Amino acid sequence: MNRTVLITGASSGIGQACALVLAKEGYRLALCARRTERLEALKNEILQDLPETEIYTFTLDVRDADAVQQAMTALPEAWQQIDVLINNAGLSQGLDPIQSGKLSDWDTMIDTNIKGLLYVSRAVIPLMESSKNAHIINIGSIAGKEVYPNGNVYCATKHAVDALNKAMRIDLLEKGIRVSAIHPGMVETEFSEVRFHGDTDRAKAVYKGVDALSGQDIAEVIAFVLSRRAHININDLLIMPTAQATGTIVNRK
Ligand code: NDP
Ligand code: 8X3
Repeated sequence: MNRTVLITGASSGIGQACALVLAKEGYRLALCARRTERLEALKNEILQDLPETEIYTFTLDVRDADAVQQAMTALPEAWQQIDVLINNAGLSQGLDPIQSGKLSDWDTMIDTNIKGLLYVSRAVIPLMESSKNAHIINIGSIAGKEVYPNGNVYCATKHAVDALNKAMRIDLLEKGIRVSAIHPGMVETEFSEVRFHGDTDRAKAVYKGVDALSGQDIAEVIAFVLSRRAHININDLLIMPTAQATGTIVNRK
């Protein structure tokens, strides 16, 4: 049977691109996010081109520990073995100095990027143990490798993802589950629109004059990481646009 991948945050950006790229590679797709109508549209788009693709979509807010466990317990029988988990759901909220940051923004980032990733991993890893080729991909960030002005809490959550990626590799070693982190720089998705609470002009300015990465660029690298022979684990990849040297040093045209 083809490998089954569970992608969190598949309704947009990098997660959506992973679904499109991995469908072409023959994966069975379990796709979740809060915006179910987006998942249905994505499913229909994939099935138009690749009608043989098996796709299961379900609504999930990764911040809700009970809902996460219930969703995994309720997976139909044919979806109860997961070979690949892509911990992608995540977001930034605000770009404020620590002394004036909004507590609700901090809670949302910590609850989604750290606790959500943990809840999903805790619920899904038992479903991976029967797989002969299990692999977890954690989506970190350049913000998990360095800290930039006003990035404070978002950077802290992505540093936590970096630490959890290492911790998972240690704890899952004996189970033979591979664990890899992908740390992108600037990717043009809905990320900045979400960060700036729907301020589209401010979001567009982030990518102005920069040949930013696309979700597809990241998804293609993930497909490569997943396709290595079983004895190879790519631990950690930092992927930047050519025009971006650090989190904040960007060569704009
Ligand atoms: P998008 O905003 O385009 O996509 C984010 C995805 O996460 C959406 O599908 C959204 O789905 C989902 N999501 C957010 N909150 C929740 C939640 N509580 N429960 C379930 N799903 C949730 O941004 P990106 O594609 O860019 O972001 C994907 C990942 O990549 C994130 O972890 C981000 O931190 C990381 N990243 C992004 C970079 C960039 O420059 N864009 C660079 C480095 C890392 P929905 O709203 O439907 O629930
Ligand atoms: C998203 C990229 O540079 O805003 O993780 O942190 S950045």
